[in-house]
Amino acid sequence: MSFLLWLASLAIRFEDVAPKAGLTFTLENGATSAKHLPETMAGGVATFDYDGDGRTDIFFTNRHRLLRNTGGLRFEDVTEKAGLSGSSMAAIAGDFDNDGHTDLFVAGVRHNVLYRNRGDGGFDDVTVKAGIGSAEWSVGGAWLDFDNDGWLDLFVSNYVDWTPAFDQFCGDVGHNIRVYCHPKLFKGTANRLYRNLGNGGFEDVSAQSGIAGHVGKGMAAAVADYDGDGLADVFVTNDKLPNFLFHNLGKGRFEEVAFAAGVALVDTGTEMSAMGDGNLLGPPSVGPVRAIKPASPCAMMS
Ligand SMILES: [Ca+2]
Ligand SMILES: [Ca+2]
Ligand SMILES: [Ca+2]
Ligand SMILES: [Ca+2]
Repeated sequence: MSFLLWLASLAIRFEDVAPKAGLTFTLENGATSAKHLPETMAGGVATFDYDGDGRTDIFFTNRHRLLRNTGGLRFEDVTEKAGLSGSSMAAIAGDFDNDGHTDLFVAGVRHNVLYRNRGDGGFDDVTVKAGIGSAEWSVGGAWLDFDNDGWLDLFVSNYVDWTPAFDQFCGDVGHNIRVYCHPKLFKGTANRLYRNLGNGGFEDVSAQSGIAGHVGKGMAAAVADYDGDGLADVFVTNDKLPNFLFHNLGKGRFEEVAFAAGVALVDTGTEMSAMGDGNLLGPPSVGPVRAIKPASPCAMMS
């Protein structure tokens, strides 16, 4: 065997087993001739073990689908049985009530939902009780314990101020060729931070924490203690605006330091359409963030 053939034999190869495994989900963006901005936004996915059987299950946003891993590379659709019918753009899994069952937050257009995992295969919509309902357009977020009290808090990244009433024609009027409007035509929105009260409820601490003082066009959020001070920090990718790095100062306060940390813009000094996951490269506890690796434009934080 030649050296090159031997080298090729060592290559990792992948086989698409999705159809065989029952993973037949297709994302529908609901495109219309009206070119509504949300049609440009695809959905995310979350993988977690919702039923605690040791096998990772898959939750798709868009038109919700929960696919239970039955083992042997097979999945079954248990969406309706689990009480998760609905639609959204991003999903974030985390055990917010510390009962050992992973819960699910989904973000969408003026409709965020918190599903509590009952532990019997089903979920309850506890959005109202939790106090995290929103009329904003949320496209991502993250669970984090920013105050180190042992309860997961919720960071939600919001995109732009859009309503169905927005009907500006963008494109070539003369030829009646309509395209989706650029995000610059829409006002940005501030992100939200909800503190977990430990009793099923959350307190909106966006204003007092300093998070609400920064208006962007948020997409994904990533959490890491980038300066190793024991306090979780939050990086938010913005669409065609400088990114945010919220440094956790302790005592419930954050300071936005993206420019000082060198992660607000790319090396050429321009903002980017940072639409995907913001992955903090390198060990998060050894120094400032050095680089941000944007994922695919269609990926939402999960
Ligand atoms: Ca499972
Ligand atoms: Ca739980
Ligand atoms: Ca907490
Ligand atoms: Ca920190």
